Amino acid sequence: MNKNLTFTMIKPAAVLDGHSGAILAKIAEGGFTIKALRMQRLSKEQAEAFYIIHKERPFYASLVESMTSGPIVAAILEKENAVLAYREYIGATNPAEAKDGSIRKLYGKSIGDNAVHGSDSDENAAIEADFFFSGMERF
Ligand code: FUP
Repeated sequence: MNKNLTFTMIKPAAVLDGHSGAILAKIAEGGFTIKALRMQRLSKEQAEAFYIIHKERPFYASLVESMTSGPIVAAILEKENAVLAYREYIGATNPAEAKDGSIRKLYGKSIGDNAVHGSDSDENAAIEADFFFSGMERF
């Protein structure tokens, strides 16, 4: 995977609150190009697999529960230094600490329902993009 790609998901609470369109617009406004896009509901097994790195953390069960509570919107994004640029753009994990104007500040409700996921490294961006999208679904 190219170092200029990252992976994002709009989380169920934000989708159910009707923020998907505004968040996709904000992503485009930030100069990120959408290379793949899909709305789907994650199964418990898929959510557990996606967040397997957090398996031993106390919030794992509630994270899986909130990630399966409704549909998500998954996307691959492209920009120079996409991983770092996107993490900067979405703001801190806890929306209360996220900077003004960031996606998590605007649309996040809590640390668990923080509106969007963003990959934390090029390696994980590639793993996460492959988890969701086949070659035929990427443009
Ligand atoms: P981030 O990389 O900013 O998404 O944050 P982490 O990888 O640390 O956390 C992954 C997800 O776990 C967060 F999006 C929300 C959830 N989480 C909690 O629910 N409680 C916590 O204390 C920390 C993270």
